[in-house]
Amino acid sequence: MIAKKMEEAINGQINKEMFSAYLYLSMASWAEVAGLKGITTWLKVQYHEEMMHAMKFYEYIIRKGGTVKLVKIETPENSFDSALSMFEKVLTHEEFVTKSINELVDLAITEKDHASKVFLDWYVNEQVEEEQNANEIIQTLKMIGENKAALYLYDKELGARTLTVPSDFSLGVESQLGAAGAP
Ligand code: OFO
Repeated sequence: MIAKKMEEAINGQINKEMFSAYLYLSMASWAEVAGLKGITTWLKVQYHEEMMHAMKFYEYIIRKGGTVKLVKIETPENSFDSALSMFEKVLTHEEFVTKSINELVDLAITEKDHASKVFLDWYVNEQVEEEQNANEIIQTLKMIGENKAALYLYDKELGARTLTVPSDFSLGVESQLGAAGAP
C-alpha cells in the first residue's frame, strides 16, 4: 500500500510531467511553423519522453494499490522569441522539475518509504540528463548566434534524435520499456 501523502505527491508529479509533455508539444508547434524541422523532431521526441515519465508514475501508483487522480493541465506558452530563448525556458522548466523530484525523494526519506525512494532514483538520474541536454543545446545556440547557415546545420543534427520510448502505453510502460531495452 502507498501512504496517502506519497500518493498525493506522485499524483501532483503526474500533472507536472503531463504539463511538460504539453509544453514541449507546444514548443514543437512553434518550431514547426518557424521552419526548424530538426528542433521540431527533437521536441516531439521529448513530448513522448514526458508522457512516459507520467505513465511510469501512473503505473507505480497502481502497482502500490493507490488511486491515480488526474487534474486539469495548465495552458503552456506557445510563442517564443527565438530557438535560444525557447531552450532557455526548457532549462528553467527542467530545473523546476528537478526540484519537484527532489522534494518527492525528501518525502520518501521522511516517510521511510524505501520502495518509493528506490523508484524515484530513476527520475533523479533522468533529471541530470534533462538539464544537461538543455544546457548543451543552449551553449551551441549561443555559439551559432545569428549565423543562419550554422543554425540550419545544427537543426538538422537535432533532428537525428530518435524515440526510444513507446508511444503506445496501453500495455503498460514498464513492460514495453523492458522490451525496447530502454532504461
Ligand atoms: Fe520529466 O523530465 Fe522533463 O520535465
